[in-house]
Amino acid sequence: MKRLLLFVILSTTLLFLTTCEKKEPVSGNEPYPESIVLGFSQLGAESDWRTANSESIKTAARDAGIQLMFSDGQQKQENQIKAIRSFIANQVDVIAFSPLVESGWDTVLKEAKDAGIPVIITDRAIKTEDDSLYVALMCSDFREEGKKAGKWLVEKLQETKRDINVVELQGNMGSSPTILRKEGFEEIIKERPNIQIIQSVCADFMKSKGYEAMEELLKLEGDKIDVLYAHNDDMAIGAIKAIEEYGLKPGKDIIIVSIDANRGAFEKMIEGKLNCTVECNPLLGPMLMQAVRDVVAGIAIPKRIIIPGSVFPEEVAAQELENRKY
Ligand code: GYE
Repeated sequence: MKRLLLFVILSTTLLFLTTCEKKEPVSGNEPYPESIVLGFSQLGAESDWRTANSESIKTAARDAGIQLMFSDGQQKQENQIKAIRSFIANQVDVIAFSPLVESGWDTVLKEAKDAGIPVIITDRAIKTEDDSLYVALMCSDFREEGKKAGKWLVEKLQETKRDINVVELQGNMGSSPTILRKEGFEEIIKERPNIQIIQSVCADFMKSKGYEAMEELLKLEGDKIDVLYAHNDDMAIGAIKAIEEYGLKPGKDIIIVSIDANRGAFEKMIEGKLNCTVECNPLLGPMLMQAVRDVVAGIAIPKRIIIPGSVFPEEVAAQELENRKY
């Protein structure tokens, strides 16, 4: 009995100590910050993925009691740079941003570094010679996503010996998902010389532009098109409309594979109009808030946090729909 009592006292004390540990002041004498201020520069609102991503960040900040300064860059890098500069002027605790394109961030990130404000990059990667300009990068492996789309296609067409013409709808030029989803896909299909990309155009990850681009591609290539590879679901959904208006059956006359795995894509798969979607999770809010808290508390976080994702072919769409969270 005595032993049991001792055990209970010891484990309760231990639990108390470990719980307290997290709340301890950063260096031992400064108070733990009352409320952390996070400046977040979103790149825009081009897709359902983006909407889900922004919502996730806003909700997670609220839940974590983090004060969020949220700025929408409206698809312009200069707006994002301005937003980051205003976060620096406001002396926020942490800056996070989702970069529209890969290049051109060094100057403003140096300004943040000089001001002593840590920067976390989310969603997309940047190109820089100086990795010390940010504390962490959290995003999916876009090359892997492109490879998964390619692998699914190659498998689907395993028995097909005739020439297969693919059209590709790319995201916005110069962004890391666009570059890597293209490279990853090409890496896989080059193993099959009868599968060729005959046209590749940018449609900025947008439904409306996916529709317009596909309309043009159908005018140019018409019935020659066997496959559409879209860098996101929104562009695929826009293209589906154009294909139907042209008088072909999306998902049957033209095989369609895209990326994101949002609800809209699942609905199209259930209707038999889209064949496969590769998952890219936009719900980064909770992970970002945890990273923000750790960084402020001086806890080291991994430099590269990879968001995992699955592949959903049309066969599983109906059973998976209810599990989709975006
Ligand atoms: O796939 C697309 C969005 O950066 C991963 O951007 C993101 C991409 C996503 O607009 O839908």
